[in-house]
Amino acid sequence: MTPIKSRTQVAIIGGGPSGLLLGQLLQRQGIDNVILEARSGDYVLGRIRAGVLEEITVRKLREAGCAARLEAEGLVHHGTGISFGGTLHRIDIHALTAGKVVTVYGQTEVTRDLMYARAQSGGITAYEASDVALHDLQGSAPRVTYQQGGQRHELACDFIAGCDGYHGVSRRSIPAQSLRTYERVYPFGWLGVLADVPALPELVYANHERGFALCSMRSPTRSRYYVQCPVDEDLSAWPDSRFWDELLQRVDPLTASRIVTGPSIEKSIAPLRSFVAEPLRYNRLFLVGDAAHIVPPTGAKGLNLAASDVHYLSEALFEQYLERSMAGIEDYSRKALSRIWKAERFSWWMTSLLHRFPEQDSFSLALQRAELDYLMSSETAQRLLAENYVGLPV
Ligand code: RFL
Ligand code: PHB
Repeated sequence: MTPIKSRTQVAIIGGGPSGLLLGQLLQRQGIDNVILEARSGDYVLGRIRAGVLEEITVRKLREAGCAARLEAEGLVHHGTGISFGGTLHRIDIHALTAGKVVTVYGQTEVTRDLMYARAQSGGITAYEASDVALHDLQGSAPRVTYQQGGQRHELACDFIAGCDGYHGVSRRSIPAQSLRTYERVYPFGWLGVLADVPALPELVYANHERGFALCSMRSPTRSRYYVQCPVDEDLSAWPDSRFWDELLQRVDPLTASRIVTGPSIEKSIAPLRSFVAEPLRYNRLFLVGDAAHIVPPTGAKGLNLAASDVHYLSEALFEQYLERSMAGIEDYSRKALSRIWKAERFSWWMTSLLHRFPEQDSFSLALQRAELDYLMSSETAQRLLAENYVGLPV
């Protein structure tokens, strides 16, 4: 079958938040792009993931023309709770960072707003694109082939943005000898529940002898809760009643008294992993977001790092197309990796501080306890947490 041939400036693999945000930013500068997404739009919107946005992420969504609903409905948070030893402690993020905040607004809603903006601007997204393959990556004229609706397609382009997540094809298309990877897999996962019950006023991260727990939200009436669980846990072993029992045991009494329980509308288990592939550029192919790096969710950094990668890459592509300079493209990987590694460090540290590890002996437990005590007794220590939590400068 002869393929349908077309051409674009930037082929974007993956229509998650990084692909959609990059597509919108390019679109607004008149840079032609096509997004190829393996799944359907509904499937992408069905994935319940991140909830906490840094200011840089909000800024990029504004620049993409997608922040109206976020600005109206997003919950601006000035602080976050840390629960341990039966007590709820508060970190005043706003005061400790000279006025910075985080915004609680679900990844599902970010994705919905980006999809809507793309449809309005006439940008092309090919959903349910299968057998996506990258070709001629060594030369100056890369191509992407794929199947859609029983038809073969071939897309010629100047650049390819690999925004296709950890399991995507982009990173795997780079020869192994040209990529260095770093990985840590944690010996537990997070069991998450979404429920239409009133939310707490702020997030609460809990360290308890039964394991970590997190109280989060999507809106004042929709809550998101997590408990640490074995990574191979069977979801069917967790009816709602067991989940709520476990959560209530892991938080301090004040937080427990504020939690309203109810039927779950979604329940899933996520493994925890730290991962970085470098460099983020292979000739005309760039890795962006989860395709290049994974953080454990404890620091709320995954989606925000995807947005900062998109920031660096979109600026580099603007320089290339609008000023005919390759300087930004040459520097993309270095700039993005410098911020990525700091977020990897913070996410690893938050994970180590708040979880119970199977191999933890009495000495490391005592050190963890001392670190929590130190955090709550030292403004300097709290400032370090707050500065990283709101997001380091880009
Ligand atoms: P995504 O979202 O994985 O999107 C990649 C897209 O590529 C498609 N795809 C392909 N398309 C074409 N061809 C192929 N061969 C393809 N292979 C895959 C996929 O279908 C998909 O649509 O990556 P992206 O865009 O880089 O976005 C990254 C974020 O999704 C991720 O980092 C965050 O969700 C991580 N995360 C959090 N991040 C935060 O910043 N704050 C948080 O509070 C937060 N909480 C979380 C999280 C992730 C979690 N899970 C489930 C891993 C909480 C959880 C529980
Ligand atoms: C969430 O609301 O899903 C969430 C919030 C904070 C995190 C991770 C996940 O650190």
